Amino acid sequence: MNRARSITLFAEAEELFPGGVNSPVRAFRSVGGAPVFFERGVGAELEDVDGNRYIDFVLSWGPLALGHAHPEVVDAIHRSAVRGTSFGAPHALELSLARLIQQFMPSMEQLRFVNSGTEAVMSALRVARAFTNRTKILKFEGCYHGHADAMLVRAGSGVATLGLPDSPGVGSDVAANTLVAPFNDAAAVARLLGAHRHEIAAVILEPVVGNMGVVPPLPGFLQELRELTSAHGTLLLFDEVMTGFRVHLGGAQELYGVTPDLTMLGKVIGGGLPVGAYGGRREIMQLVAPAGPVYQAGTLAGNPIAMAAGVATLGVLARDGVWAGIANATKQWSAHLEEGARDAGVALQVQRVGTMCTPFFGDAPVTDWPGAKRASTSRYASFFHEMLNRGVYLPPSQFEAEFLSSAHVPEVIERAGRAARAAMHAVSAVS
Ligand code: KE4
Repeated sequence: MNRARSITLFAEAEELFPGGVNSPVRAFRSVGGAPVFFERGVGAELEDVDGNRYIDFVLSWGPLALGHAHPEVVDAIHRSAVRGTSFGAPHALELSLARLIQQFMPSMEQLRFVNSGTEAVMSALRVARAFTNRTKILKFEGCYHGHADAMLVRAGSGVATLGLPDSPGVGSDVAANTLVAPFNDAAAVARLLGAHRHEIAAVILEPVVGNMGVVPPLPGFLQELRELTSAHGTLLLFDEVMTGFRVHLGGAQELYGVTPDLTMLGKVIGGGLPVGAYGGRREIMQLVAPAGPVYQAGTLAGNPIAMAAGVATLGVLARDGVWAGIANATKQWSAHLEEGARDAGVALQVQRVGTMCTPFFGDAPVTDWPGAKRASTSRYASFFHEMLNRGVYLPPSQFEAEFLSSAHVPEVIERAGRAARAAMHAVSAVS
């Protein structure tokens, strides 16, 4: 494929932006090569600036559950935009989107809209600390919760221990208040809660991890976290920015029947526009200004155009059979990946929950970050480029999730499946 214009634009972008991008994963650093500049998307397909077309399994990292430029979403955005872009005042569409969210996640008794998943997480953590009057937070290795300082902390030496800064600029004081446990290890959580009794405000996790690649909770893990946190007066925070409306219309909390104290959302609820949300038990959310003393604010929070896109997206997604159709397409796609790998003699673990999945190039199921790291990133990179050159756009990292949409109809899946079969044979030559 000729991608000369993308290459030219990227060279210019590297002058303007750090790494040439406005978000690191877009830079193709873990798969190599120059990122592709897209200029339009329709349904399941993207077109790049050189006129090449691709079937899209990134979907803007999850938000586009209805595919690109869904007519009802575009129309809702247009109808809102011609009436003004922002008022900095309450708008009825905020209530419409909130009610739709509560229909699927009733645990969000009260909620607050913000502009990103990161903002949702940092705000929820602040409320959790205020509600419990505690300062420590416990997170899990391999889970990503946006770039708030307290979340950029990695496991220290050993496994369940005080965190270490995972980025320059994150102070050791901040890291010292973030504990890190292995995912799927409830015993480690019990040890940390016991060792830091009355100090831990919240346990936060991706209830199905997407940011290692897709890693589901082991049976009983979420239930154990629920019991442990309740017993210790610690809040349970589900970061459903990615899993919300993706692993189930009601998120992981509905799929696994575990109710968190606070939930964070993003991605799908904005339909491709910048929307995040946090919410949960009313008594906790009543602490948020101006109802209570915990300050949090935002110029464009609840932006009417973004609300309109979210309302249109969830409205279509909630129609009979739409979400189930995407989940079935994800199952078919996963089967193509597995069959292609088997035919080519390539060790592959496809891990799938609802409408998201990850092909791990390895021979054992992945249940935690050390397991994810054992996957072959060189084989993944080879597969990525073989697929890119066959017109299929996958996440440019082994440690990300693939997403499908209502536009990934059987013909699209068949076409992508044929590309996967051919690509797997090329990968089999890579060690
Ligand atoms: P944003 O601030 O990017 O809207 O959301 C942060 C966030 C929070 N929680 C979870 C579970 C998330 O997956 C994310 C963001 N996900 C990444 C993809 N792994 C967004 C892509 C990017 O960073 O460019």
